[in-house]
Amino acid sequence: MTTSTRRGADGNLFAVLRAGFPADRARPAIIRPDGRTPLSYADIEEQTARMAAYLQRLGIRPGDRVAAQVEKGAATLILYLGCLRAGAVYLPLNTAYTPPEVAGFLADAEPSLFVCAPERRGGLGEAGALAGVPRVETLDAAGEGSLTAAAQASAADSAKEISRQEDDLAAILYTSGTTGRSKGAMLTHGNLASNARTLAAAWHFSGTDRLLHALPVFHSHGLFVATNVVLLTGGAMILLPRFDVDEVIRQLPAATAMMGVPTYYSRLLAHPAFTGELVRHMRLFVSGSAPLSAETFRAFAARTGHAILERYGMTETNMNTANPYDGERIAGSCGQPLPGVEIRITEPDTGRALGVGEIGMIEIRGPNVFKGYWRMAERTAAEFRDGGFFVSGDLGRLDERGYLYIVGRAKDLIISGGLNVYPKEVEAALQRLPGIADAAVIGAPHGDLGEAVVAVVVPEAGVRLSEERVIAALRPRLAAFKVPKRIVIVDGLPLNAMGKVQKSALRGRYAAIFDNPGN
Ligand code: MCA
Ligand code: AMP
Repeated sequence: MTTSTRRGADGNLFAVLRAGFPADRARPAIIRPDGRTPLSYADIEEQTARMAAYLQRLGIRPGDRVAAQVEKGAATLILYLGCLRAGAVYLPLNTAYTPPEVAGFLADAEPSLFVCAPERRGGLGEAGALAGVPRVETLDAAGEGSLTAAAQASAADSAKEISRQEDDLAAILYTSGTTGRSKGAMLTHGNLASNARTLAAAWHFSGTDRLLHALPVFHSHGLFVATNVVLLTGGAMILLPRFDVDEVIRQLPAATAMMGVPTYYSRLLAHPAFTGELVRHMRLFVSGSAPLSAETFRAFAARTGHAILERYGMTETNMNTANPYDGERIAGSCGQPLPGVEIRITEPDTGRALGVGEIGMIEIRGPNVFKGYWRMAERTAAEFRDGGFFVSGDLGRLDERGYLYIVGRAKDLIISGGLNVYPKEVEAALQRLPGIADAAVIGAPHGDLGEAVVAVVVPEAGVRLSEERVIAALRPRLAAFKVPKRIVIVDGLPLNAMGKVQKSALRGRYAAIFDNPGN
C-alpha cells in the first residue's frame, strides 16, 4: 500500500477513470430521470472525495471490504467510486437477497462496513447477518441515510489519494456455484481498467454519448460495463432505478446508446410504442448476460434497422468477446475475442485444444480475467489450466473468422432474465423443507425471461404438497428470482443406471410448461 497525491500515475481504477473525465467538469455525468439536477463531473469528484474521506476516517484501509445491499441511484455509484478512491474493496449484493443469504456473504467476506436500506436493518439483525460486522450504515432509494449524512459531513480535501497496483483488489462479486456454495470473484483494478478501456474503444464511446442505464448496479453488466465505460470517456448516463419498459421508451429519445439483457429487447419489441422512429437517432444497442435469440435479433433489426451488438462475458472475466462495431454482427454469435483477450476451445476433460468448428469448453486468458475466488485457493486452482486459461463452464465453437458461438453449458446453471440461478442451491433449499423426499430443479424455455426455474418435487410418503405452499415456504430462504415459477409434484424422478437424476429427461418433459399465456 502506498499513498500518493500524484494523479493518473497509478493503477487505481478511479484514477484511470478520472483521466477520461471531460476538461469541462461542469458537464453532466449522471442524469436523473426525475428531472433533478444532474450530477456533473465536478460533483462526482467532490462527492467521491467526501465518501473516501469518510471511509478513511472510519479507519477503513486499502484492501478492507465495504459491502452494500442498496437500491440503485446516483448515491450508490458515489459509494462504489468512493470505495475505489479509498482503496477499499467494493462488494455489491443483489437487493433481492434474503437476510439469511446476506448473512452468508457477510460472514464470508468480513467487511469493515455494511451499507443497507434503512428498512432492512432490523431484519438483518434478527437474521444474525450483522454479527461481526463492525459498522452498519444506511442508504435509501432517494440517496438519503446515515451514510450520506456522514459522508457529506466529511471534508473533500481531507481524502488521501490511494495508489493501487493493477493487481490490487477493487471489488468482490459473489457468484453462486454448481456446488450450491457461493464464491466471491476477486476483481482487480487492472481487470476492470483494461476491460473498460477495451470496450470504450471497441464500441466507440465518447464524451457525446448518453447511455440509457436501466441495469442493476450489483452485477458486472450494470456496475462495470455500463458505468465504467461512460465515466472513462466523459459521457453521461441516464440512470434509471430499474428496467421499466414504459420509462425506457420515454427516455430513449434522449439517449445515444443502451445496454441490456435479452429480456429488455424482447420487452421493447412487445411494446406498441417501440417504433423504428423512436430509436432512429441511436448509435448502439448492446446485449449480453444471456443468449440473445436469433429471433429477437432479427425482429429488432426489422423494426428499427439496428443490429443489436451481442457480447459475451462472465463475472469472473468481465467481457471476453463481442460482435464488431463496424463489421458484420451475426445473429446467434457472441462475436470475436476482444483485443488482448484470448479464447480457445478445448476438450473439457483433458484441456486439449480443438480446431475450428469443433465444440468444446470455452477457455479465456487475458488482463480481464479475475484473480481468483476469495479465500478459495483450491477452487480457484481447479478452474484454471496450466498456462493461465480460465475454464468458463460454457460450451462453444469458433468459426473460421473467429466468431464464437455458445452452444450450451457444462455447468448446471439456469439464466433467468439475465440472472443466474444454480439448481443445486434451490434443490438444497427444497430438500430442507419438511415433507419433501427429493427435488430436481431445471430451466424451462420462457418467452419473457429466456429460461425460468421449474422444480420437480417428490413428497415424502403420506404427505400432500401444494405448489403454493412450497413456493411460500421457499420465499424467506431464497431471493425471489431463484424461487421456482412452477413446482411440479411427482411420484418419482427419472434416474439413470448410476442413480443420478436425468435432468435432460425432465427438461424434455417440461419444455412447454410456460407455453400457456398466464404462466
Ligand atoms: C425479477 N424477478 C425475476 C427476475 N427478475 N424472476 C426470474 N428472473 C428474473 N431475472 C421476479 C421478482 O423477484 C418478482 O417475483 C417478479 O419477478 C417481478 O419482479 P420485478 O422486479 O417487477 O421484475 P422486473 O423488474 O420485470 O425484472 C426483470 C428484469 C430484471 C428486468 C429482467 O431481472 C433485470 O433487470 N435483469 C437484469 C439482470 C442483470 O443485470 N444481469 C447481469 C448479470 P415475485 O413476484 O415472485 O416476488 S452480469 C452477467 O451475467 C455477466 C457478467 C454478463 O455477461 O453480463
Ligand atoms: P455470471 O456468472 O452472472 O457472470 O454469468 C455469466 C454467464 O452468463 C456466462 O458463463 C454465460 O453462460 C452467460 N452469458 C453471458 N453473456 C452471454 C451471451 N451473450 N450469450 C450466452 N450466454 C451468455
